[in-house]
Amino acid sequence: MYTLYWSPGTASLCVHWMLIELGEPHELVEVDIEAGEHRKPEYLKLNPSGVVPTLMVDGTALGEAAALCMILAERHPEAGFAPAAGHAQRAPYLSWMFFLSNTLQTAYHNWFYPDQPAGQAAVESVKAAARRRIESCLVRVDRQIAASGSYLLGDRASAADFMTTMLMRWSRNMPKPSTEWPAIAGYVKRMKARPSFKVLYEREGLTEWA
Ligand SMILES: N[C@@H](CCC(=O)N[C@@H](CS)C(=O)NCC(=O)O)C(=O)O
Repeated sequence: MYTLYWSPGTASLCVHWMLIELGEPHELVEVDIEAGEHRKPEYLKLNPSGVVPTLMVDGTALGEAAALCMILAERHPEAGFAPAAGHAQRAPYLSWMFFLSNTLQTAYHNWFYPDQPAGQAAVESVKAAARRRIESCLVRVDRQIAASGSYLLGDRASAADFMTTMLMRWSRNMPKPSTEWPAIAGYVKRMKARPSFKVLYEREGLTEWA
């Protein structure tokens, strides 16, 4: 039994989605970010960064969305969501997971929390830089999907696709949303057609980008 600390539409979404896909029993604990629950001492004990998601795995509280997707994929290999060590797709898989987490997700963090790097006075320049970074990442994602087929790494969905789709969703209200790139638009349509996506949306109470 997993326990996921989550908040609608945030970085917990890809982990929640994978739990649904895997059909693994899990309990959901909603963290109200608006109310500052993620900064309370009891939550900081689980996630010292004070962010969602946190996933309890065999009694250990673990953070970092990309790592959690990879952990779930490896704990349930029967689903085929992680290329095994030695497989030709293993190295690209690892590289893309780090790119998504380190580069694209970090740029989004600056877009959504622009006061965090350097205070209120720098908000506009932080947002402009974040937008440039996000759009250059989207160009790379679009090229990769156009070259690789149905999914990020070829013809088979992997943990990277749940993470990628979540990150594509986050641009929906930006000046240039990810779906303006043609290969991404088709990809997102395919990912959203998965029955688990509907379940995820119902559970998280999401309507935008359905
Ligand atoms: N690197 C972390 C980042 C998680 C993150 O930034 N979560 C956001 C929601 S999308 C959050 O909890 N933000 C609250 C805050 O920064 O105050 C991860 O991937 O888990």
